[in-house]
Amino acid sequence: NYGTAAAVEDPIKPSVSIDHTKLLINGKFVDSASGKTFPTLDPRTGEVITHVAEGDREDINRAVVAARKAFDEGPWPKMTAYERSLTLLRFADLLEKNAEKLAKLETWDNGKPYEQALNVEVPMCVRLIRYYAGWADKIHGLTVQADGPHHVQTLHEPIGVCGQIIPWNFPLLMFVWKVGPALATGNTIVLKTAEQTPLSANLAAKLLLDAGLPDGVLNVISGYGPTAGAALASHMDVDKLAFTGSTETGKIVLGLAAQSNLKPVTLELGGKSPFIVMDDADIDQAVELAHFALFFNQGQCCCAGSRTFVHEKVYDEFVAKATARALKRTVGDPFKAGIEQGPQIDTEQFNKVLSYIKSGNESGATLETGGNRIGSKGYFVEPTVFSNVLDDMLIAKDEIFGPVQSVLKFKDLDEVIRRSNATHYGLAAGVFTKNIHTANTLVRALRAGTVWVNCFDVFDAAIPFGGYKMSGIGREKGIYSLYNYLQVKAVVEPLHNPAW
Ligand code: TXE
Repeated sequence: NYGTAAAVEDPIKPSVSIDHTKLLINGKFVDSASGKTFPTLDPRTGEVITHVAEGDREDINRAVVAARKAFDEGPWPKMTAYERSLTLLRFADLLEKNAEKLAKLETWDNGKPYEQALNVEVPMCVRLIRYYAGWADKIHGLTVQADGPHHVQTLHEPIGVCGQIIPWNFPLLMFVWKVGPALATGNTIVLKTAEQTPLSANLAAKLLLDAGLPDGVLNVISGYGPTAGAALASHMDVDKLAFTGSTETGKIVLGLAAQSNLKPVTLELGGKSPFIVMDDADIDQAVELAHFALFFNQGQCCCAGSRTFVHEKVYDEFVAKATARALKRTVGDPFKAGIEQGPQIDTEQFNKVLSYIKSGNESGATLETGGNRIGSKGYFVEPTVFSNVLDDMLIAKDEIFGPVQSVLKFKDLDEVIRRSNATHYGLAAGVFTKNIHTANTLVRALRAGTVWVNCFDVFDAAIPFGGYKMSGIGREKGIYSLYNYLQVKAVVEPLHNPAW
């Protein structure tokens, strides 16, 4: 079972050079002020890939000074929107040209299947940057009909220096989701990468410089959350903060923003998304998509369909087929062709996943398959399926962020709506049915930022993404993301002024 797990004992060495391990400040890759570095690890083995500069408060300060100067003095916010658009288009071309290199760094640092990084994620990054390049010269305000003899208009201006903090599950994709809309709208940026995965964003940042981005417009700091991340969130000269990560840390950065300069904050946080299978659904298709919804990216997706609700009439059939599918999942060295699942990101996440599996066993859920570590090196976990999961079990309430599917049983539509919504999260939901009435009822009743009907994880640069409730504040991607990075200025002038 579990494909080619033995391969992880002898990991494939990727043929890629690591050229950028320092902090990007004001257009140059530099050492941290303290001179400190930290290791980034290969999740296949737990061994060191390389050491990167460890940014801290002083480096954040230096980066904010550079970003402020680039914002106040230009040329970036002042150049024509068309020129900004062209810079982003050149960046997209360079991402495409360097796709293999980027994907190799991504797989090495993160552990995700190379085929996924190369064929899905890098192309999504390219598409997203081209999408925002298209917006750059289409941002404009309104002419407002006010009472009285005034000519009134709104100007949509860049918000200023943007702080951005990203996680490790989609390092490159999160980098472009953040910088794309911020750059298209003429802002400057200080971005902190996740400590687990600094490598691909550093290369992408270099490609942005090569595309002609002026010095200081994008500054990239590798470092830890409570030091570099907190310094960014609490900085008095950062005008806006965008964060993706855990709900717990989201609360911390929101607090830091409030206690410092009240910078507006957008948050993309965790989830416990329902995946609802009605009794009229195509079961084979639903099994496959429920599997994908949960296990994709080693289960490390904020929108993972991690509560699989199945109608009682088809429950047993579904569980049997979902178990068979999990057993077929190929786990192993993510650089190998045909591998669907690599290792979890690090010891902390690996232990977290195993402890939830233990909790599932102890709370009386039925372990259908999996439940163990694979091999003796790295952070591989067996694809795991629990049936007979009840709402009050921890595995049905908490974000596990690993390859653990929890299958719950329901009787009718009202019940599944109530139970699906009985969570503090509200990121996404999946609905499986052939009945258009049932689909539309669920679409309107579910309190989630995305509802996928008879599909899951359909991502597109134009589709907004974000959470209800404690899954976040604001939306990324699409037109909605632009408004996170714009200030609105109302301009009022008398229509007739005798003094003129
Ligand atoms: O997240 P953190 P962690 C969830 C998932 C996972 C759990 C913990 O459930 O198991 O979070 O993962 C930075 N001030 N998600 O610990 O801490 C940190 O350096 C400022 C869901 O990795 O939220 C990193 O850059 N910044 C999620 C980023 O926050 C701080 C993706 C995310 O790390 C900070 C990842 C602080 N005090 C995990 N502390 C999603 N929504 O996709 C940490 N950071």
